[in-house]
Amino acid sequence: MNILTQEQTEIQKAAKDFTAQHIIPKAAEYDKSGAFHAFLLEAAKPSKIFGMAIPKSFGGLEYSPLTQALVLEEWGYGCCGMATTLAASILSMESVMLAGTDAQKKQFYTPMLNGKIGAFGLTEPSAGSDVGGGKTTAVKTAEGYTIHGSKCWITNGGIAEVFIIFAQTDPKAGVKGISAFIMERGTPGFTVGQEEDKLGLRSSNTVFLGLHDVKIPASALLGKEGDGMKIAMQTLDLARPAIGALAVGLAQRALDECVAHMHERFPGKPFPGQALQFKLADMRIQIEAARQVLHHMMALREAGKPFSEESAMSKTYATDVAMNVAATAMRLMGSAGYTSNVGKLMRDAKVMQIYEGTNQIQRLVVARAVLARPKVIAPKDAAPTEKAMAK
Ligand code: COS
Repeated sequence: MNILTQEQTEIQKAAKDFTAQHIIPKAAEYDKSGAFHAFLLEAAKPSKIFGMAIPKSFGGLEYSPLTQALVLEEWGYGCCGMATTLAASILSMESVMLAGTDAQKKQFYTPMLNGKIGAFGLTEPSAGSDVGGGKTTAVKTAEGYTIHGSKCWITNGGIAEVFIIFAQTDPKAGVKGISAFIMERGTPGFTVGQEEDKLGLRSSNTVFLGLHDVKIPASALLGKEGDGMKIAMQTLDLARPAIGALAVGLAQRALDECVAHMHERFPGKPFPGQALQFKLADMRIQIEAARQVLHHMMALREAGKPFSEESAMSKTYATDVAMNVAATAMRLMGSAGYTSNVGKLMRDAKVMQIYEGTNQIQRLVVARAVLARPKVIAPKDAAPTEKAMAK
């Protein structure tokens, strides 16, 4: 049964068509060269899809979270390297959505509505999973703030127009001393360093950012000083499922490629080997389960219910499924898989278990939520009494 609305079905179809026309034909070429897919920004510009998360009151498309996931799944089906550019731009936007004033929202959204993109600068050489380990500082001055430090592994960093940068306004306070700022491309002292040569997502842009005494106005501060950790965590809660959506698309592509190969390899009926058929069934079950965990998380978000745990679950499960399904597809296809697009899918899937919060960190988030719940069954209540057993 199709439980999507008519509008969602149409948007999904438009995303599928866009992927077939613009993404799939170019994916292998850009994966090979590692060059950034600038053509895609131009192709996407008329649809304003990079503004799909922006409210209509600011000129955006204001797609619901589930509708955004449908689009991202289609893009992920085509190429996760290209789709990551869209997901990472939305990631940066979420911080402004959460904590920005109307003036800051206008400042951040306007480039995105004009075909430009954003980037989210949290990770540092000394602060990956441990966000509190960041050494980038923001010192208050008469005019605003002076930011000094660096950021690494920043998706879109080399091509974004607007950035969210996290820095310590009170370094002694650890995570409570982190603040979030908006920064524009071209601000003096802000430099784009070396681009990473990656195993997967090769055409997405991942760079080191240098911040050498970058002067920004006081109006660049998001929320209050010290709000940075909460903004970062809430932003990631909102954005991690986007990676889940890309992963579902990737896994579906791996299954489709594998099935297409099987039809070629074993033309006619009956299809050989239950062992092989069971593998295909498991792949399909895992993909649908990942999709439904993700859609459930989006439904919670749309209903205004807490979703932090489900966000971590959906990102972890979908990316683990993507890796597993791509690897299984390769195992079933053998040498044909090793020399096919499935190799790219495997390479792309690997980093999705790592970026936007490693799956180990996601498991930590889920475990903390599990342990925070009150005990449901006390051991003595759960164990049958001698009397009850004698009956
Ligand atoms: N929403 C709102 N606030 C949150 C939150 C969430 N999901 N998670 C944590 N916080 C708040 C906590 O409430 C706490 O504030 P208070 O002391 O005022 O209550 C503060 O943030 C610190 O939380 P915590 O003590 O749990 O921090 P930890 O240092 O233990 O770190 C993890 C928590 C590991 C979960 C966090 O650092 C993390 O997610 N790391 C991964 C970072 C990441 O994903 N990087 C990817 C790069 S960006 S693409």
